[in-house]
Amino acid sequence: MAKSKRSSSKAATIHDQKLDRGEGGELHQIAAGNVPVLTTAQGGPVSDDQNSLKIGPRGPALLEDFHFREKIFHFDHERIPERVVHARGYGAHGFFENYKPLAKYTRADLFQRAGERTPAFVRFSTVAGSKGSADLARDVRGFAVKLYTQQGNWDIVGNNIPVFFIQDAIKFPDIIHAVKEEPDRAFPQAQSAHDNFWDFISLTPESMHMIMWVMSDRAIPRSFRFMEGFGVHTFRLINAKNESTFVKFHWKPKLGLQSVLWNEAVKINGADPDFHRRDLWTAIQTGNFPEWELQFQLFDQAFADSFEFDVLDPTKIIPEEVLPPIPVGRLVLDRMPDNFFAETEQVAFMTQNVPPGVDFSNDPLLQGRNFSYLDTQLKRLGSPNFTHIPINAPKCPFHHFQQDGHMAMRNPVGPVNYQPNSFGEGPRESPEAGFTPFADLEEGAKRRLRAESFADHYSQARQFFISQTRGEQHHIAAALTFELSKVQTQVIRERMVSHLLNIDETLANRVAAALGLKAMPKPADAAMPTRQDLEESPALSIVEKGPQRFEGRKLGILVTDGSDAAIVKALKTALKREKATFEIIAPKVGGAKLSDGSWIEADQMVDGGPSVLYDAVALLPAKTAIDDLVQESTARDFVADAFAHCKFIGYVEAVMPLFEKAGIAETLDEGVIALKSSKDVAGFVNTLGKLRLWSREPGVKMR
Ligand code: HDE
Repeated sequence: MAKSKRSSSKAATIHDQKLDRGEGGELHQIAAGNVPVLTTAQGGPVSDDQNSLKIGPRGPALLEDFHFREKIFHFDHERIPERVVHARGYGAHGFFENYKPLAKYTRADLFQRAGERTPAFVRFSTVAGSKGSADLARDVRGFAVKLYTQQGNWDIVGNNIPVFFIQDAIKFPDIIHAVKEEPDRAFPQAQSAHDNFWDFISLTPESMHMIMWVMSDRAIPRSFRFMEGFGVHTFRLINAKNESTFVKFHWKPKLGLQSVLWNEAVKINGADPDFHRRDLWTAIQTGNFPEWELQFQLFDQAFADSFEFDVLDPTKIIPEEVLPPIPVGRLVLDRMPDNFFAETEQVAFMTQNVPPGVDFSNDPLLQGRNFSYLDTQLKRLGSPNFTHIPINAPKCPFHHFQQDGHMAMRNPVGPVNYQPNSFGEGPRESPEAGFTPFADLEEGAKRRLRAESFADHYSQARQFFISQTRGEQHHIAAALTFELSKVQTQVIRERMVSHLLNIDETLANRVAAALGLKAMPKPADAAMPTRQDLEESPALSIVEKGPQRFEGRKLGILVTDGSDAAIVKALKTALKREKATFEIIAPKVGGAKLSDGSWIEADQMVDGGPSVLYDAVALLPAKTAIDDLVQESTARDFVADAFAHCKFIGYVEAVMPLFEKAGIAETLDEGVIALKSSKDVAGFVNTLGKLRLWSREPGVKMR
């Protein structure tokens, strides 16, 4: 497997610009080694970048050292405030390609022509942790898409979960304060497993549907590439006749959905806290461009009126079986940013960025968001000119009279900076081309009120739970138990169980028993009784929707000196055919000498490449090497974890002592597949498409 090598050629870019523009003149000579001379930010050539200016060799340092002063000054100001939520994120460039004209529904330009491509930038994120937190936190993932359309930027600032914790934006600071670290002690970091979060949740019944999602495996995705995205709110599409169609946005990953187990997530966070970043980086750098299909759930007012829940309530979904989403285009990510800070850190998403032809609904969460995102950009980027930063600038022509301010980079020319003006200068508004809000009739008393149609907090939570496979239901129960076990206030645990009783009695019983509650609480008071008639929605299960192929996944191949070269070769060929990847793990990172005398380079040594980093493993040690491996606790963990995490394991006979030492020799099942010769490889790789052997799970008792 090719490691992505560091490119050294880019290092000199900033200095090159100076020379390329020819502004350096004679003084900016070429330094030794034929590289440009280092300069200050003012362009002054630097003679010594290793030592500050001092009197004598041992100091004191001199204030007049302007190079030192500038260098440290700039360093001291390198950070901008991290996002108050979604601080940890990773982005990539790509494009959206429209399938066919959608003029019937929307006049948005990007949907008018088949095959038209619109440049895109996407940033994935976690919500609760700070910028340096680990990727596999149990959390919602942000899925924010910026489309640089010909009618300005359109930001679909969504999540990988189609509902939210709260129904009204005024509660956002509360839920976020509650989930983040507790203010006196500043921990726990990037975790919802603490008193404040569960206290707030247990006092907020509207969160129950979302809680089912965040306690499910959706909150620990295997990769950004294997998750769905949702616009969450109901939006409107507006056509040229000013007719409105309601819409919900869905992004469906081409490679199918996949998550990891909680026990795996915890270990991945230790082994590779950048697991999701590295995954996206590697996929794009190796040309395996991730892809999602944009799908619309489209409906009219009559559907909205007849649907059993309020389509403005962001704690509700419209099940896909009730209203099948329609494919409209595809999103491909094919280029990593050149600079993380300039692009991923400075990108500013705003829900209020919509092109003509897309409009908002009255969802109170969306309305609040439309207010919030502009504020946050000013705070983070420090100037109203944040749209001058290339990642935020529109890629279509734009003309306005806004001027000046901090760091203004695009300054108007000419004498006229207002309109109307007598000189025929500058842009003017256009009722035809411009954004016109849908002329909906609104009336009502001015009040602080929650709509009664938002009052059912449990029915869809139940529907989500019953739509999961048995294994997935176990994971939800285990996650709730784990989280509540970290809550120190007994009454909060009990209050949560009282809500679970309104969702599913067996779930409540299971969690209560696992927590060791002495008595079962009464069900929580519910504004509306839980509906028992909502049918299962198989689309809500990750396992039901499994891709049945190994494409885009990674096999860990454990080799030692003397491993069977033919099997290694056959694995490489079969994986390539599946469009899957692999890493070689060996006792030494230098690699190993295979049975035919050839040398294979390793990507990881056993200590650095635990099996949690792979979707499946092949264990190919030679007989002569097995005694040493058996002595290695990390080798034993490699095998035991792969088995416990229900992964498929290919093995050669020599590995049996390691199975014994790892405690699994007695329980080998059909997911542990003998590779007697290279002929067995095709069948093994074929089986990998099932991704996990879930039937093993009850026996493993990882939960
Ligand atoms: Fe956000 N959210 N949010 N949010 N949100 C931010 O904007 C906010 C909500 C989402 O990769 C902030 O630029 C309010 C729902 C994503 O840069 C801030 C409310 C959904 C991202 C903000 C919500 C989201 C943000 C912080 C309740 C899913 C990361 C930094 C009314 C549909 C975007 C920033 C990126 C970021 C406010 C609720 C998604 C503070 C007030 C619901 C993916 O403006």
